[in-house]
Amino acid sequence: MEKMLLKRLIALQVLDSRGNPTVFVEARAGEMEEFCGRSFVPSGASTGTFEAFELRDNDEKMYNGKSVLKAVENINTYINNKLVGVNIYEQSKIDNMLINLDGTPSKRNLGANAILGVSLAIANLAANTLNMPLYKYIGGINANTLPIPMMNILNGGRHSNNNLSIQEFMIVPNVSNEFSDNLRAGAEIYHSLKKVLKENGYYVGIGDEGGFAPNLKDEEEAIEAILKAIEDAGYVAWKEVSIALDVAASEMYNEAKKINEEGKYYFWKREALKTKEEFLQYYINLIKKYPISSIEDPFAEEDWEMFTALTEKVGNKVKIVGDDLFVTNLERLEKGIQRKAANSILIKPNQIGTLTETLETIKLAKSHGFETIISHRSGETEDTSIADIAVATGCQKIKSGAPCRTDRVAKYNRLLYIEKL
Ligand code: 2PG
Ligand code: MG
Repeated sequence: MEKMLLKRLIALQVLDSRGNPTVFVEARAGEMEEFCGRSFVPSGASTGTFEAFELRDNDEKMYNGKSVLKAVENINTYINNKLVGVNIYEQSKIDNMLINLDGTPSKRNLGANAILGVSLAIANLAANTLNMPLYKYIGGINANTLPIPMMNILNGGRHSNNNLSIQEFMIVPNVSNEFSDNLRAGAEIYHSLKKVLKENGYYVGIGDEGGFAPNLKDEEEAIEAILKAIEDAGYVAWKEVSIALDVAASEMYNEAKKINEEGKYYFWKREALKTKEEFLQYYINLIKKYPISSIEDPFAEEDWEMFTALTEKVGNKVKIVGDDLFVTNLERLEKGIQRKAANSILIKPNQIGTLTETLETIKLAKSHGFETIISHRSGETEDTSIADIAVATGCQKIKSGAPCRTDRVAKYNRLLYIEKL
């Protein structure tokens, strides 16, 4: 492949789906800058402590402290000056340069939001110059397996202001090998859930990821409502559709600390406290009772022992997914593999900060038989690169919220397009 040199990086502050500032990058190449590649960086509400550093200005007078003008400036000046002239097809070399330019393990100097924006804009640019979809550029000609959608149709935790402390109640439609069939089932169940909730007199406003956010009696009622929705939509639970939870239990652990109950887990929105052992038993009971195929972050990000205990007990039939636990970080994943702390990993490029590191983590996970799930953030944009990365690497699943709101649906729509290519 002939070299193609980077001509310019242009960064702007734009808004994400929650109305908070985020980074947009355009990378340009070609004699007349006729080629470009773009990237928008997402942002989480319930972030793991060990995630790469998201640089915000912390100026309370602007966007409640959330502006990202320093990150944007870093791209437009320092990073641009260092990177102009690099061969855009050398992604791993470029990502290494970015890591070295920053010089800190958590990308604290330049900001992981600045670095990821550049990394993915250049990957998109490279694909565009070759007239190739991103998934093929990254994954080659064998990249053609589409992921199963995991759709967060009922929101709780930090993503809504209802009374559910578990963050995400997802459906996993696996009705056929076609992505479009699974998406259709998911969308039908979503609409069916709206009816079920309405019929029961519940509010059907939505949370950050497009799922409904009613005030229910407890988390089990949420699962029951979803099961009813699956049935009403004409699908068979377990056989065709299972349920996945993202507990985001670090939040519960921190809430327990706040009421001086360190080491326990607190369903803070309905004031129910559990010890570690009780929480473990709670999961075992849920799994016995309901068609649950996976549980993400069932314990806090440093509670390795409990992750291992749950994986040992139920890992043969249920996926135990590490999100805050692994933060897409190779070293934390290595630790998890050694400790048998999970059997599945959530992959979020902005948790680690470059495309190359994201791909390395996926590779390690796969080589140890871990399931890989690519994921959006609660603060999203129109960027669809994660859909392409899922296909490029053969991630088994994609988590992109409910089939509602453009920021969520854009990734699913991109997969429909890839399916037809
Ligand atoms: C998660 C994500 C996405 P956030 O916990 O998995 O659903 O949420 O982006 O707020 O971390
Ligand atoms: Mg999570």
